Amino acid sequence: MNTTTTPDTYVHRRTCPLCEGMCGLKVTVADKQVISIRPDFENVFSRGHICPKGTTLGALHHDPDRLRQPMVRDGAEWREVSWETAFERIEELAAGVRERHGQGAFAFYSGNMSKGGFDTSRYTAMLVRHGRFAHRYSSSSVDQLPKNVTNFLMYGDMWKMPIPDVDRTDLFVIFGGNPAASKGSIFSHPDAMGAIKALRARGGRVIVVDPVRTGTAQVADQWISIRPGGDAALMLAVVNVLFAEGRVRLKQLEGRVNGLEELRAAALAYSPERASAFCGVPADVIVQLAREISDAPSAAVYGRIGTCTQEFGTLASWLVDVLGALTGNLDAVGGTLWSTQVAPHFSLNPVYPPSAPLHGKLVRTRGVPSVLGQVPASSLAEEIDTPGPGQVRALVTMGSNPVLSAPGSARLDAALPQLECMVSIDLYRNETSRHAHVILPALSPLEQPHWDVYAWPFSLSVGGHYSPTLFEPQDRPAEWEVLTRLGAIMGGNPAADLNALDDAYFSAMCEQTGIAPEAALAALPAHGGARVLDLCIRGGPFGERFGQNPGGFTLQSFIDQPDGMLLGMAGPQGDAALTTPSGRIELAPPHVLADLPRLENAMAAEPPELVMVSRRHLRSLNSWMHNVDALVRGKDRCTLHIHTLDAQRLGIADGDTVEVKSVSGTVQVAAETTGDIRPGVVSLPHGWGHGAPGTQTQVAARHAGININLLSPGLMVDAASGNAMLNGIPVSVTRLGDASSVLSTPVGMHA
Ligand SMILES: Nc1nc2c(c(=O)[nH]1)N[C@H]1C(S)=C(S)[C@@H](COP(=O)(O)OP(=O)(O)OC[C@H]3O[C@@H](n4cnc5c(=O)[nH]c(N)nc54)[C@H](O)[C@@H]3O)O[C@H]1N2
Ligand SMILES: Nc1nc2c(c(=O)[nH]1)N[C@H]1C(S)=C(S)[C@@H](COP(=O)(O)OP(=O)(O)OC[C@H]3O[C@@H](n4cnc5c(=O)[nH]c(N)nc54)[C@H](O)[C@@H]3O)O[C@H]1N2
Ligand code: SF4
Ligand SMILES: [Mo]
Repeated sequence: MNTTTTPDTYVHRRTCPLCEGMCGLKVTVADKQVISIRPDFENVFSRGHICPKGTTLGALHHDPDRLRQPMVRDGAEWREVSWETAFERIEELAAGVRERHGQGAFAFYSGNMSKGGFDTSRYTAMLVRHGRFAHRYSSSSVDQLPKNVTNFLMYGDMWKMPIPDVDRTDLFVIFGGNPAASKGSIFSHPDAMGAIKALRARGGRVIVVDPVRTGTAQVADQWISIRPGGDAALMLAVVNVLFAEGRVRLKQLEGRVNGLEELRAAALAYSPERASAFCGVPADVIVQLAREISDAPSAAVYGRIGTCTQEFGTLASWLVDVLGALTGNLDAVGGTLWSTQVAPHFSLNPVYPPSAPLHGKLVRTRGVPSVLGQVPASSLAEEIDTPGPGQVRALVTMGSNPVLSAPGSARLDAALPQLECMVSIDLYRNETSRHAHVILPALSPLEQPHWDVYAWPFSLSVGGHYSPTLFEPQDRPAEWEVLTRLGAIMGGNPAADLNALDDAYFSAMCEQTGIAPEAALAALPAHGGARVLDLCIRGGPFGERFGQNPGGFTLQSFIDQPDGMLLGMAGPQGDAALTTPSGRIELAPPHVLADLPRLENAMAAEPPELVMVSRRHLRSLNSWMHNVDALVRGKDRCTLHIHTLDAQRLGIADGDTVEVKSVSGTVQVAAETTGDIRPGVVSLPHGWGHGAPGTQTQVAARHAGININLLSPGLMVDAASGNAMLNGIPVSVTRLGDASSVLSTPVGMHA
């Protein structure tokens, strides 16, 4: 039983879906109202860990601004309509676009919260498949796409992400990640900061490479202050030292890698001295880092968003794994390991086939190929406002807010109103969905079942926990029906038999799992996400495989254990992990090496005087959750962090209003001087810039802040992946006046 009952209150146990922390929550409910949310100390994974965001799921659920009914826009007027009316309106608009421009005019943008619930994440695939969208965008290209590219080329599977074994390592090296704010990313851990503390307590060391002395760097043994974008040069120099000093020790990878000689040759040009001039890290610190990684009994080298959303994201992501491989720390306990999932699902995901070709069709406006099915998020605006065959005229956005989260956002904000059909699936009328013709309300986290689809693949704990629905949503189709029907409408097949489409989807997954669809369909007749999850569990490594493995798990096994089940820790996988054509780890993929001349060009150029990086805060979640009062109360967090020396040079005092300018835009914001940032670097948080006309987020509007992505130029990408460059953007900062001169808010929406 998940829910314990007393005369008038319930305590419901579930996991928080907001980040990879997977915190167990105890939700106390009375009369359909959430009374409190407390940590669940019995949850086998999180054992009581929680953060402020998790306690606000009740506030989010009860938020009067949250959309409950489909909304249709007529001009600037919004009205609530029935689901049927909403679908009819979408059908009418989509049919018009198809008639005038053809199916090539349809686009889809899936955001970070498309992973919000299990049904939502699984049936995004159906929306994409049946929507026959000619253009597909997602938050992958403002996030981890470089890692997908290097995993694909090195291991044969874009989702084969090596995860740091922080609980068993002797040395944890973090490039461009700040779990103190993010709680860990592509690294799901019940308490990443606790693990760092424990590692140091047992005599291990932690090194953080970051332009900012972050909360994580502050509790580390060493902060290596790096110039943004300098990671590839720094790590090439580390590789150079490993070879030069005879420190390459493949250990268990001996005989399992290709490309060692090419790697050695490629790193020859990057002496520590030469790399130092570019990355801003002293040569002796680079040499010391190489020696430390090689001397440590075990070392987990990890890179996250700072190594992905930068100019050399693919090179940096590749080198993070190369350092692990060259020191025998890849696929090794205490180094990095691949997860073992109870319910493997990525391989069943038709949106991201693990072995898709690296390059797809050309992006019309840029003449570059799509990468692993993705085109740069920042190219959406151009595709809408550039006339010609294939111009985007219809768009579905889901769980996303690219007007705040994608680079070149002013152009996107101006382009969206030009669409002839725009549909958003979201909890809110936000900066993006305000432009839609129809908004379909998403489910609040408490209205949907949950399995942490996007966390277990990145966790070295092997296990699972299932959260049932707390509040049964009323008067709406099931999520799987909403997404499948929307797909069918956008794809020009509005009368499709949804049940038949779902059975076909399910059967295809059965076949990929090696299970006879007939047996599975007979055992699991109900449509929707629960049976997909049941299939993933039954067909997974611990599953009962429809009778083939008696005693193995089914979904019911997890329903019966509301605090979850842990089966152990992942271990090395050996050759079974590799799906490259050679069956080996490819250490020197030609596609990656071909990006080195771009690095050389940058190294030969004059560095900009001042560059901007992004930051996160524990109480924010990308562009949303700012409508939850408890999370935005208090001191203004949307400020420009600037080093005291830079501030002095520019005549800026703490609290002054400054203008920050890049080639793509200008914002006005309060400055906060600090010693915890590298001179020559400033930082702004992302996800702010609320209060635009037509949005319905009243609390967020009162704490508007500015949109950092007005400053991120859409054309600045990591060329090898097409991923956005959101860090290392050249800017200038000028003092406008003291705090009292802050101009009217919100200023965020104007370029
Ligand atoms: N509270 C909270 N948690 C979140 C999120 C959130 O918005 N709020 N977002 C979630 C999402 S979607 C993601 S993807 C993850 C991200 O998880 P993390 O990667 O841990 O995210 P950040 O805290 O942004 O840390 C990135 C760090 O990279 C540094 N950096 C910037 N440029 C460079 C560079 O060129 N080189 C190096 N070495 N470092 C650089 C920045 O200074 C910053 O400290 O967090 C997730 N968790
Ligand atoms: N400058 C800069 N820009 C960045 C970043 C950065 O570090 N710096 N980080 C980038 C990264 S890593 C990411 S992942 C992106 C994130 O940016 P996006 O992908 O745009 O995602 P969010 O900003 O999280 O917006 C999520 C939306 O989903 C809605 N939502 C919440 N739950 C659900 C649900 O269950 N179903 C549906 N349909 N909708 C739901 C929310 O209301 C919200 O409007 O931002 C990127 N942009
Ligand atoms: S947001 Fe992340 S860290 Fe916070 S409670 Fe939810 S899962 Fe835990
Ligand atoms: Mo992200």
